[in-house]
Amino acid sequence: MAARTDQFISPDYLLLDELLTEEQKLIRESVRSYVKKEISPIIETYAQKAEFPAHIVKQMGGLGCFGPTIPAGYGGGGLDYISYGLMMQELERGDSGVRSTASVQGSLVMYPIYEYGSEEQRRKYLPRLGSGEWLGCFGLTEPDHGSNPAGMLTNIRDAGDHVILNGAKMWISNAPYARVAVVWAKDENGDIRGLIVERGMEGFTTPATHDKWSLRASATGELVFDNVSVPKENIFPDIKGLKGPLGCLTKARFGIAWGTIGAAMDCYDTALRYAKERIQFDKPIAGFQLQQKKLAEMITEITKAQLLNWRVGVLMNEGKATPQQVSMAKRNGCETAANICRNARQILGGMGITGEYAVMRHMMNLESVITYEGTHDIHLLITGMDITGLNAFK
Ligand code: TGC
Ligand code: FAD
Repeated sequence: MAARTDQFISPDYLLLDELLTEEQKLIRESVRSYVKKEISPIIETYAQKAEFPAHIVKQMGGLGCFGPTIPAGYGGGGLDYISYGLMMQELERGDSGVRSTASVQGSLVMYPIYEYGSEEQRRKYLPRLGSGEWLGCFGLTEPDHGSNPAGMLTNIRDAGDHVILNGAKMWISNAPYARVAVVWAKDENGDIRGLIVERGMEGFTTPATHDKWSLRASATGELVFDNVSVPKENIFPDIKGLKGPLGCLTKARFGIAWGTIGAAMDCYDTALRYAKERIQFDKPIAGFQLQQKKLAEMITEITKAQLLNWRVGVLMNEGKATPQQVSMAKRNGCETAANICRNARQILGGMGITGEYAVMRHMMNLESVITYEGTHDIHLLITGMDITGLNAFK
């Protein structure tokens, strides 16, 4: 089943394009054109079949969607954070799973290798990951430790020039197709360490997760480590503790804040066009006050989120953004987008549940996005702790 021709027109109610540089607008345009040409025509079919369109990995690498803020000499794009945000917005406008692939590759695999890795690790992995020749995944969550990764059981034990890795990660995006995995595990001292595990290492398997109703075009799986021998040169030398993986999450959550608004913009645009064309009781449904309320609230919320994301992007560029500010943007993006997609689906009536429009797919995808990279509750508690100074997690 093919989606309709992509007729997307980007909403910009407050002329926020005036806040963007020419380079940022060009980057957005190149990803927008890519999504219209290569993603929109195929993604519904892949989602319906619950298949990962693996060929898009090299396409996105060629376009510079992986690690855009990492220096060009290390396989990244050397771009600023607003350019990165705009790229994620456009990718998720196509599908959250497509943006997920890029988030994981850039922020959760390339970023830790660049930030915490040795020069040898950087040189070996980053160019191949940046180009999309290799796909990576990020293993933090475990069956019994999701919101509380500090309790992880996956562990490494010293064995001379290598370590022995045991344990299991679950809900891992890209896992079934990944060539490399950035894995977080505890050493003998209980310190969380990061290491690069390669497909083919004996005892390492990546069983796929099936029957998802959400992110169906993204491949999800487990990482299982059964006495895997990993050379010590694959351990990140410069980071210990939970701040290692959480630092990566801050980068990815920033991209999600922008990405979710891409999905919201797509649903708003679709609902607006549909409401102007759909005639009931002899007039377009857009002429009824109840539908205008939905559409007016959608564009208001999109505009507020665009402003929030842009401001956090400026702070990221200036090196001043706090993880807590990023949490606010991630949480707001997810909630805004989920509400907008749900209302857009209602505006489309029965047509809203079909694959002829992207709306239901976006709506279902957002149920994962609101949960991963820190659930909605967790981000609220992060803000709560930031403003009160009191920890309500424990
Ligand atoms: P806590 O004691 O608060 O912090 C431990 C250390 O980490 C530092 N830190 C951060 N650093 C950078 N960025 C952040 N966002 C940070 N948050 C905390 C903190 O300063 C401290 O440093 P230090 O030097 O004192 O050691 O840790 P806690 O155990 O109390 O946990 C806090 C909590 C609950 C907020 C944290 O565990 C959390 O965020 N939980 C949510 C788990 C989560 O987000 N998992 C995501 C898994 S990956 C994923 O979902 C990928 S989906 C990808 C896709 O498909 O797009
Ligand atoms: P739990 O932590 O068990 O939470 C269950 C409920 O309890 C939630 O509503 C939560 O908000 C609530 N809760 C938990 N603690 C508290 C508290 N202190 N106070 C109040 N409420 C609380 N992980 C990776 O490592 N890598 C990946 O690539 C990855 N990709 C994913 C892809 C998909 C499609 C999905 C669905 C998940 C992915 N995840 C990944 C895992 C994701 O990060 C976790 O699902 C998420 O962190 C929540 O963990 P959990 O599912 O174990 O829920």
